[in-house]
Amino acid sequence: MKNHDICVLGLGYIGLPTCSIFATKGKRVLGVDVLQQVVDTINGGGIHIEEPDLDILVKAAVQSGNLRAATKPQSAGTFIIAVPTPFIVCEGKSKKPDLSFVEMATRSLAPVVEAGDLVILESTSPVGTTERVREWLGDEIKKTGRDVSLDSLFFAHCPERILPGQMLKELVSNDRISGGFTPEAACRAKVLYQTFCTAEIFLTDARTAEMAKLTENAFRDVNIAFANELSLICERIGVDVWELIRLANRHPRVKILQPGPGVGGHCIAVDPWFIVDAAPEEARLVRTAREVNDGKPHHVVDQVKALAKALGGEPTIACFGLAFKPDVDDIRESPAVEVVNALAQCGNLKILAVEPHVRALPKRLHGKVSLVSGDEAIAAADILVLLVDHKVFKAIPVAKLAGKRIVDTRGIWR
Ligand code: SAJ
Repeated sequence: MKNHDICVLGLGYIGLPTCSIFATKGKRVLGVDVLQQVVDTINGGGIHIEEPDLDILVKAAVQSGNLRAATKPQSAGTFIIAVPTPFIVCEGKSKKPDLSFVEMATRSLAPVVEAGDLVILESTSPVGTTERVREWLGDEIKKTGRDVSLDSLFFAHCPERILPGQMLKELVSNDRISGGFTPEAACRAKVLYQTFCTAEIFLTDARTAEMAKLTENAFRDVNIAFANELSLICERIGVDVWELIRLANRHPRVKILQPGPGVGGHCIAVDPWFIVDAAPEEARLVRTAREVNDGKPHHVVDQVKALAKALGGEPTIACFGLAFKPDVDDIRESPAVEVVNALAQCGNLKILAVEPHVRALPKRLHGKVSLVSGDEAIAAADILVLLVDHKVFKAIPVAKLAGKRIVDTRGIWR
């Protein structure tokens, strides 16, 4: 008998909740990460990422004896690959998917994989990656000289759909897609996820599953881009975009999203590029949406600079929010940080930042920006820039902001 039922490669935002939930449902799980520090933290029952209640889940999983972490994979009936798939910016600014982590994780399975095992790719990936996983593994098995036929292994792509901030709830309750390299592989993956997923799991082929995940995030990106473009149009023609969207959304078939300072996070701003890379001539709308959303932080910076110039002197600017979205402490790939950083580069502006969800500023802002409380910021600043619609900022009475110049990218202080 194998030591583990499941071996999860990559203990990040997806891998860690996934292996912990399997472990609390009685599966014997080995979590694998290349970072020794991450492995030690998890084996000690701790966590290295922020997500509500994840600490409780991981602790319970480790204490039950069902979850253990290591730096190398070991034999298991199922292997789940949940490593990052970022993009690389190439010459001419085109963006190409970086599959090196997926390839490395896949190849690391060659010494331990056995006939009958199931290999699941969970990482968001360009179409065709599951087939490449199969080829990489076949190639590596050959190098080890082991007698494991590729045809005796099962391959599937089962993308995650969980929303940061609500991951544990959505892990259980979101419908999923199981895309198999063969129909049998899709079925086996479905049965596995039914261990904890109480929603429907739909079967398809691996390529459709890969494209479905990219499509979901591109759909959201395009819709946010529409809202962001509307905000630019409305600014030009003197219409209140928030009021406009509120009214237009009273139409039974209209549901416009909200504009903001840009799109952050590790998924929506990345995945659409995989579609553009695969079909550059056809994916015109998808590319334009990315460009509109990526252009939004620069527009906000220009708005603030114009206001500062009109005020004259060396105005103090307070930026409210650094996180990539409301009520989370995740500041990676955050358009708010991009705006604050660009303003700090100007030299003639004093920049304050208010972010109640973090204890320290990100490194790139050290020495250029002061982290202060909301009250201090309001007292000291000439210009207030609202970048994230955290609940605490929504609760500030607008009367308290009287006399201040305001750039409100989220429309909460109107
Ligand atoms: N945003 C707006 N306006 C809106 C909605 C969002 O500007 O009306 C911005 C947010 O402020 C943020 C960015 O978009 O900067 C993304 O936030 P989000 O909450 O829309 O999504 P993520 O990145 O946290 O998670 C997404 C989700 N995908 C979809 O909703 C289609 C999640 O379900 C995926 O699992 C996740 O990507 C992922 O891992 O791919």
